[in-house]
Amino acid sequence: MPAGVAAHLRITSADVEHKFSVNGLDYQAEATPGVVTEDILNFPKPGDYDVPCREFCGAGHYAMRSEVRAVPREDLREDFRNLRPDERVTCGPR
Ligand SMILES: [Cu+2]
Repeated sequence: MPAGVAAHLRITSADVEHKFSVNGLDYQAEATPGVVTEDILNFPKPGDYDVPCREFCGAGHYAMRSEVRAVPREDLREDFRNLRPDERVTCGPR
């Protein structure tokens, strides 16, 4: 993600209710089966942001986390080129 740029999020769930949250930002969004939650989120500074689930969603809940890397906007293209092909993914249905 480019830091300091508003990102359009589309969040849903393929199974049960989850809650998308970002540590270090006061942000949470519901991830609900059959519903696409749209929102705008801005990662204000470059860094690695933990993205844990904040809704108890089942046996694997405590391992359900991801990470977002916010990079300086001017570095985004170079950073993207350095990703392995399996790291170049978009999340969720379009
Ligand atoms: Cu969970």
